[in-house]
Amino acid sequence: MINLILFGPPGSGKGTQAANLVQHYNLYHISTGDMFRSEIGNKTELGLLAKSYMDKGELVPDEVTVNMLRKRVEDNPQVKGFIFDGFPRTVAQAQALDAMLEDMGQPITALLELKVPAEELIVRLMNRAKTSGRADDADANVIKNRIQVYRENTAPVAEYYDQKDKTKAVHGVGEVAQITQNLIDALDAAIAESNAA
Ligand code: B4P
Repeated sequence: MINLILFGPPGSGKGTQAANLVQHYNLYHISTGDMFRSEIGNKTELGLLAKSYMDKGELVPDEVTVNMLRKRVEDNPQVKGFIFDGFPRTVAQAQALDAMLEDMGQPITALLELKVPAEELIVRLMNRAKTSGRADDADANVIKNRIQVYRENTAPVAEYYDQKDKTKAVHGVGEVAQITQNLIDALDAAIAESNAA
C-alpha cells in the first residue's frame, strides 16, 4: 500500500499534480480543500463553518478536519493506497494521521514537498481567481495570509516527517508534466527504500 502526502504552499500544484499521480499509481485521492468546497456547495453546516475560515485564508480547526478525513479513509478500506492532498496542515493533524494509519498497519510512504517561491504562488492564485470563483484566491491580502499560515503552522509538518526520514523536496516550477515526472522519481525512490528496510 502506498500512502503519499502531497505537500506544499497554497498554489504549489498539489491539486494539479495529485490528478496525474492518481492515474499513474492508481491511488485514491483525498483533498481536504475539495471536500470542504463540496460541503460549501451543498450548504451543509460543516460547509458554513469551513467557509468562515477559508474565506479569510485561515485553517479549518483540526478536530473538524481530522474527523472528516478519518471518515473518508474508513469508508474506503479496499483501495491500493491514498494521496493526501492538503492534509496534514498542522503537526496535530500529522499525529492524528499517523495514529489512524498505525491502526491500519499502514505507515506513510513519503511526504513529497513541492518547492515554489512565494512570488510565483501569488501569480498562480491570482490567475486561478479569474476562473475558480474562489474567494480565497481573489484577494491578494488573503493569499498573503494563506502563505503566512503555511509558514507558521504547516511548514513544521515537513520537519516532523523529515525526522522520520519521509520528507523529499521536489522542484515545483516549470512544465506540469516535468514536475509530475520529478514526483514519480522521488516516490519510486521512497518505495524502493521502504521495500529495502
Ligand atoms: P486547498 O484546496 O488545499 O487549496 P490550495 O492549497 O490553494 O490548492 P493547491 O495547492 O492544490 O492548488 P494548485 O497548486 O494545484 O485549500 C484551500 C483552503 O481549505 C485552505 O486555505 C484552508 O482554509 C482549507 N483547508 C484545506 N485543507 C485543510 C486542512 N487539512 N486543515 C485545515 N484547513 C484546510 O493550483 C494553483 C494554481 O496553480 C492552478 O491555477 C494551477 O493551474 C496552477 N499551476 C499548478 N501547477 C503549475 C505549474 N507548474 N506552472 C504554472 N501554474 C501551475
